[in-house]
Amino acid sequence: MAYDTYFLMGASDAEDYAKNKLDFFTKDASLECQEIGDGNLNYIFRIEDTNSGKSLVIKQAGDTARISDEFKVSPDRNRIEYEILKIQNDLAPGLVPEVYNYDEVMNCLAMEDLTGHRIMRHALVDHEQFPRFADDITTFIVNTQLLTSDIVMNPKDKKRQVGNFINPDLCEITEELIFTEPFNDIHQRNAVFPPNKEFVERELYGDSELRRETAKLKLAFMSSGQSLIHGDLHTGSIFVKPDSTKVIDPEFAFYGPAGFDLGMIVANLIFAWANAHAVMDDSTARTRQTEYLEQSVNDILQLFQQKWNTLWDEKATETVASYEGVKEWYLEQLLADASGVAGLELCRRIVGLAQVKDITSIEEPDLRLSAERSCLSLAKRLIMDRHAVRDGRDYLGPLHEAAHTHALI
Ligand code: SR1
Ligand code: MG
Repeated sequence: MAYDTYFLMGASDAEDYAKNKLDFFTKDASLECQEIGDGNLNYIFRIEDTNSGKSLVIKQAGDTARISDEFKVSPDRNRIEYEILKIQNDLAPGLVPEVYNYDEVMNCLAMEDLTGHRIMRHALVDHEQFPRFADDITTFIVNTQLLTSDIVMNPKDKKRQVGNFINPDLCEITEELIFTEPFNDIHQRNAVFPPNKEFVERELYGDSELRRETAKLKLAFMSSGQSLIHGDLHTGSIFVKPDSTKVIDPEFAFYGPAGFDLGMIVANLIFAWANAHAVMDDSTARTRQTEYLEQSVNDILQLFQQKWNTLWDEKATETVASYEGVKEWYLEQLLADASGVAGLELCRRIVGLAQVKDITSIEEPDLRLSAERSCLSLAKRLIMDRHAVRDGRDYLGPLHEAAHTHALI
């Protein structure tokens, strides 16, 4: 096979591709290939030489999303992912997989195999803990966000990068699934847990003040190119093991609001917290897990601000960045955006099409209802009161109140 015309590969094609198109395995390699993807969009192949143990991963983009043919998505996202991973590896060394090759015909990239790591969402649903996660993820977010912004970059270079990373199809998915549909079900594809239908209709679709604030957040997302953000930084986009964190799947990356990634990751830790409260019977283990997650939220907010302030002081080149009060103003806006995005992510993963195992795996219907309503009530506060949200306590205080109200704790 020449691989000079695009087609969607199966496992045997990917194995053949790795052997004949990539300069990675030796000629006498004995390859085995498995399709291991469980995401919503792409096909992931792990290929191992059983003689040497050497392995790599091939990620191929189709022209529709795996989760549904309704989403037509340009395979150019594969190029974006390849280029972004190289940039992120420069800005946050060791915190993303190494990339080996990009093929613009087959729309696939070859990269480091992260065997030994687990997808963080799966590990959190199994109630594992990752003590260095807060430190690693804040280094990743602060570096990739601030070092790609107008605060640090040459303005002409930055504008060229904005052009290079225009990502219309993937942004459209985010605009629809995160910012729009959870608050009106306009495409009739929300997947509301039936016992929660009336609550969602009243509290989300029926709340005009909430909808107005989500509109402001959506219009800011569509027009504010502050930083080269990851764009989909949930716990399914992160591989972890106790001594390593690797951020993957940056195909939603584009120049967008600087608080986006921070808000998304915090929301996903809150799903893990709700899961632990709903399903862990042993109270000692439950307390250990929920305290770990609360500590992580606190640490992320605190470390983020500490590292962000330090990096701004060290690296800012923009003249107006040194004016009195500018740094503080920029950070306040960013934290407000992060809170808004956390609220939106909490809503869309419960109400919308793309849900999360942390919630859907709660088998007892009353507990799932409590978990969902706790997250949705918190979400509304994070959106409505976002300009007052600064640190972990501003997330966790309302979380505890919502969880009490809905009998989760
Ligand atoms: C159609 S894609 C649905 C979701 O999966 C991705 O991981 C993103 O989170 C997207 O919103
Ligand atoms: Mg993904």
